[in-house]
Amino acid sequence: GGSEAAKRAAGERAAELVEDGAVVGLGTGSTAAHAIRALGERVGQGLDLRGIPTSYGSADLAREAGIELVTLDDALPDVTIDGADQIAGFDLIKGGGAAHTREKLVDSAAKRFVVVADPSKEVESLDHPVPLEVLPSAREPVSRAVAGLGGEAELRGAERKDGPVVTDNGNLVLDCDFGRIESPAELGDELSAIPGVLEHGLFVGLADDVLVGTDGGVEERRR
Ligand code: DER
Repeated sequence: GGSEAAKRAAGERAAELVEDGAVVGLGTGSTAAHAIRALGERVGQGLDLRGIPTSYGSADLAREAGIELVTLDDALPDVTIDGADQIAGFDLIKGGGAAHTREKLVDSAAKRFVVVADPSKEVESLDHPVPLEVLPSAREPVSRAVAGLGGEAELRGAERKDGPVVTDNGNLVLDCDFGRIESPAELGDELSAIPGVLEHGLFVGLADDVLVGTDGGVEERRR
């Protein structure tokens, strides 16, 4: 979804914000990919940079772009650049790429979390299904707990594999539809408390900057 030109504009603008010598969290998805490629260009021009990937996908893309990779054991990110599936103010729903567990780890560890998106992601209030990464043995109990919270859990099927999506961490993903989410913080706390849930895709109050690409340029919102 969303226009590639807008995603590219946002991603490339985010890459410009990165200072020499920085450790950068590398998000997952097609918008963050534009930032990774742009950072690779800057590395080619002499930028000193180390990247912390959030998935196999972002790690492979960063290696192709010539970015040196490190882990959270080596350093905390000065800045992290990541996409989102839906944005309301500075609250996000993420997890479209089934990478939200490691994304939240890296995004929340960073001094500055920059979200990059196209305009189709912005809404007044969050109503996108919330992805949960769950232990495989927990899918039924978690689905029941989600129903108890008024949501409807659906096991995420894979596109090019029989059966369900399996995450980089070896777990399953439940996409949970709660309709319009009145209090993202409250729902997030309730989801975190369900046994077997590794991480949910509500990123509440974590984003510091939101860069939205438009055909005419990039809108920047800073918290
Ligand atoms: O998985 C994620 O949270 C990603 O950031 C993703 O959902 C956004 O993907 P996109 O930039 O390809 O729309």
